[in-house]
Amino acid sequence: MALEEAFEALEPATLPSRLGGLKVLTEKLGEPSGWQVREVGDGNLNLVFIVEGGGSAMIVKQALPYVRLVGEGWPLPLKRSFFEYNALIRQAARAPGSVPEVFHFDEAQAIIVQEFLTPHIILRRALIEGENLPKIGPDLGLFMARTLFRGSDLSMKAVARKKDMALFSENDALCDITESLVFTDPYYDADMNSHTTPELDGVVARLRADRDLKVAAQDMKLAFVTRAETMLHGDLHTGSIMVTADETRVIDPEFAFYGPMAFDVGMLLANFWMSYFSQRGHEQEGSRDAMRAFLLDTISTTWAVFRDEFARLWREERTGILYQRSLYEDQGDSLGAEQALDAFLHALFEDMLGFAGVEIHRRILGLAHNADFETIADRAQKARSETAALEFGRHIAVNRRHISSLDALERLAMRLEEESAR
Ligand code: SR1
Ligand code: MG
Repeated sequence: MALEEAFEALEPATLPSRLGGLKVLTEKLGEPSGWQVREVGDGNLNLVFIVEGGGSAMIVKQALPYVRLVGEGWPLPLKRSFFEYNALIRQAARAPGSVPEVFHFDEAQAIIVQEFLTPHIILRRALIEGENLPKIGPDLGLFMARTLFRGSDLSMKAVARKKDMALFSENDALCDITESLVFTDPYYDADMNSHTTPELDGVVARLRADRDLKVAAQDMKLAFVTRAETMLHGDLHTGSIMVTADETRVIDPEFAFYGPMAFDVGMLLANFWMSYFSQRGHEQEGSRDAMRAFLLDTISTTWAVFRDEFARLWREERTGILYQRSLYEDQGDSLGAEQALDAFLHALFEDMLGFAGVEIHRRILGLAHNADFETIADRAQKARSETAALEFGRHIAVNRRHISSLDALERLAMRLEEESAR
């Protein structure tokens, strides 16, 4: 029987009777008759319930057999919940403390019962509100280095990794979403696209006629589709991260699959850059100069921490079949291993820029926009901020092979952002 046949969507009223027999819940939340249940999902795909009881709370997340953002006309396999569960337990092992704890998984009902993170809020919301969160750069740099390195052939045993890659290869429906929505649809007049119109019509027409840009986007799509380097989070934007001033947790890895390392890094930095370009539209209560400086600093810190931790793991945990120690350190050639590391990180940096550029474009031109821009009330400012981000995205995607550091990009971002104020 297909998962979908046995499936029944939870409702606040039915959740206590349906899950009340689970010891893992009643031990924490007490008798189901005393539970309070709220549906709080605001993402594009799933139901999310907060279940409170006995002075405690848990999250019950349930996949729906369709895309919530669009409706039942766009079916989506429930099995994504299986991939999310499997990704969460791998990320917990590879980067301890970085993801919510999982208490229970029900594959047939596509339910994951997990830790209720409180008083955490979604990072995207915190950035829109102008919160300065100095830990996010270091925490997310570490998270990416550890999960991406430890899920790859640099670290894992080859057989285990191949089996794991086969397991996640079935997450094809979620990959298909990314393949279309991120890499293709923004660059033509696809049905579900939208953009701020008529203000952006000119720049959109220019981007869609830009051969170099379309080649760059397809180069990145080729990498996404063919380069199964590591288990990715697969959707690492600021809506997939929960924060307090002291803690950062990464949630929602339902798009997990084996793909190119730089995809997660590029998607995350793109979302920081979009936050940067959107700040001008959120200045009702005063200048966001400090927030802009914080975001640029967060981008360079995230990359620097990622690079340094990746380098540490390369030196200390390179136990896989790639760049084996037998070729380098065991022959007294540590410098050779460093040379290989430099080349590896250089290529990863270029790919990161390519993925970041297309992620910026798809959030402004495609189906799934982000609140950073969408909540800007002044429409003219919104269009100017989006235009600046689009130009920046085009530059980093097309010229990625000629950009050697984030410093040069800071100057470009600042200039484009300042122009968006007029
Ligand atoms: C139809 S799903 C749209 C987007 O939401 C998810 O969070 C992913 O980013 C996806 O591309
Ligand atoms: Mg999500």
